[in-house]
Amino acid sequence: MAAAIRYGERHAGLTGTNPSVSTLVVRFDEGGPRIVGRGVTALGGRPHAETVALAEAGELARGATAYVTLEPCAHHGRTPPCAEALVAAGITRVVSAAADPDPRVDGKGHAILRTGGIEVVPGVMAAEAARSLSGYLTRHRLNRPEVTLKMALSADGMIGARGRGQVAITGAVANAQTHLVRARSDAILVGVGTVLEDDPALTCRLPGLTERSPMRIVVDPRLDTPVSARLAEEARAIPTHLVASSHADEERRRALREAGFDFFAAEPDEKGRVALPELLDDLGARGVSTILVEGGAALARSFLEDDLVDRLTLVVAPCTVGEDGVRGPIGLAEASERFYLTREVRFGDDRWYEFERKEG
Ligand code: AOF
Ligand code: ZN
Repeated sequence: MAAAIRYGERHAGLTGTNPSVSTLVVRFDEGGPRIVGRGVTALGGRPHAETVALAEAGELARGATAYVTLEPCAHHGRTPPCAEALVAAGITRVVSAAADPDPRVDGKGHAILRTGGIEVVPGVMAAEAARSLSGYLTRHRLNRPEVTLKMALSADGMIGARGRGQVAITGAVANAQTHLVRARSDAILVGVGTVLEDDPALTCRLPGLTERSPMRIVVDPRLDTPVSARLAEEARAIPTHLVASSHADEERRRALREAGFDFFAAEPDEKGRVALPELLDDLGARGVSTILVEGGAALARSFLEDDLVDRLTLVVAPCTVGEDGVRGPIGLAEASERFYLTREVRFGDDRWYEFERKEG
């Protein structure tokens, strides 16, 4: 199952509204276990993992065990339900990890398997699988995407400096890791202040993974994004949305649309800021399961204040920015109080900390 969960990571961020799940078909003949079919949910979400793995296994599926990271589906899509396909292929045992909250499945997949005479072993490494499918599961549970806030902090607690453009805080190894996180997210979100200060590209620029740049979203109620922003360069290839108020200038909207930008409607909250819960609701309804919030300080602070941060990544660099720096909205000490530390690792000279929301 651990291998299946790792394999399922392969299409994270690339399966549309579907989770990236995986199936391994394993035979236990003399000579030890042998994988005879592997499948991961295909790009865009179909075909499902089971279909792919069963096709590879062919006749070898008869009498074999299938390891599935998510309960097999029970509904008719473009193909019959995966649970029925497993029965028809002659699989005799299904070991499954996470339960599927989709109301079309939700226990019905396992029921089809049992009725078809398959031995079902559910819940194996369920927590690990749920972590790898957490975006999908969060969207079903909360009707909004899972939010990861990621920030690079200098040793003196700064995330940048006003008026100095992009300030290099973290090193090359940590930056490559950030691009990997971008690649597996459905969308990257920043505030317009970051666009004006840093003029970021917000793409995945790792060799071989450049096709995996996710949708980019800028919270920009007044449409202050310049038509000449670097974001415009690839806005026709990578969907790029500005979250704008209905009162924003129509002329600017037209110019930005011509430059390749799209728009989401912003609703104001009682403080006049863009209402983040409503924005997340909209994104969830569009099938966005994971968003990576990359800054700046004001937007990050709003997400933290609204208690909308599910995962927090802090990357702490040894450099100092100085007194003209922009202070990060949260440091390691406060993060450790509000969140669980789940991973701590060193990348080059930087320390990378991952936290998860404390439940309850
Ligand atoms: C599986 N295997 O590989 C995946 C599953 O839009 P559809 O018809 O593709 O269905 C989407 C639902 O299918 C999704 O909500 C989830 O319940 C399930 N995903 N199921 O058996 C897979 N990706
Ligand atoms: Zn299926």
